[in-house]
Amino acid sequence: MKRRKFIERLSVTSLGLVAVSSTIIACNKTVKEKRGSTTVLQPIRPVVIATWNTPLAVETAAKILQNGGAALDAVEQGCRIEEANEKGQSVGKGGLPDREGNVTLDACIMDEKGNYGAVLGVKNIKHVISVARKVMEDTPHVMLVAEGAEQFAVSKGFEREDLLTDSSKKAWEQWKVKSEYKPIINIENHDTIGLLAIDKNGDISGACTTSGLAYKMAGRVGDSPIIGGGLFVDNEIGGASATGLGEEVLKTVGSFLIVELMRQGKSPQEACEIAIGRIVNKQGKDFKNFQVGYIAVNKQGETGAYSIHEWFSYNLYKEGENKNIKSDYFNKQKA
Ligand code: SD4
Repeated sequence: MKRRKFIERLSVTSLGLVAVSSTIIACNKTVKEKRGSTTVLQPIRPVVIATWNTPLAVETAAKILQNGGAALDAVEQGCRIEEANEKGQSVGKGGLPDREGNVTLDACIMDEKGNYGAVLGVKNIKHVISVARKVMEDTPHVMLVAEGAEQFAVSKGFEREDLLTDSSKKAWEQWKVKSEYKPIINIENHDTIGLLAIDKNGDISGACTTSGLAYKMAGRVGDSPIIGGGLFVDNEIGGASATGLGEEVLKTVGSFLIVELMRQGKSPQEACEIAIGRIVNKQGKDFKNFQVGYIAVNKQGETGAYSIHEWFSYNLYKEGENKNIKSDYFNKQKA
């Protein structure tokens, strides 16, 4: 973090002064400035950040944290809100199906100890984020796929249900008329939820859940459930999550890249911008056809977000306020 930013957030104790020339000692949880009396940087906590316009999910997570709950519970419960929201056509029940008309869900979760659990290509189970948590906590594995994941979920008491809603079925039937398969993601309208939280203890967790690309090939999995792709958390440093065309996120291991950039001293905002730059530089002009958006938070509670195109937004809970914020973006040229 830049020295100037440290100084801006220093809470001054008895002297009522901030001495720019004095020594700053950084450690994981606080930063202390010593000059006779001690001045302590207060990290911002709790913090919740989530992709897209997801106020209810963020509010749900924030309430858990305000009551002293763990970041892991907050991110899981926040994701469950979107999984149950049938109007969201990219997550959980009501998600758009693959080309065969099957809704298949992907999710992953990561806790403050670096544990990780994921499920890929799961049918008939709505709350896949909770299944991912069970994989993390109740099995010696990190990933379960398709039927195996579904059977595991049922063995843990999850109920099977039809995830295809009338409106998603209708949309799929309309798509079938032309069956045009373009493995691109539109720029304006998708809403995979990636959610990162820091609790009052300063512990960071993250979660990500999606139905993936609409009308994808059967068996296709994107970045969302893949560690380092759609999500990465390192409790010493921070966390990052992605939305958009998963193939491009995976090729650059986007969320891991952002956390590693923060480890090297970049702010969350700088790290998100560099990670988007990596995709854009690799794709040349093709980046005009797809969207990727990133969110990030560091251990101090600073946040960042950046996307290729306009129309990416995120919800941020910080210092008691939950706001939807338009992300800055790379492609400022009007089409
Ligand atoms: C995927 N990243 O499966 C996901 C799609 C997405 O909002 O973000 N949709 O590639």
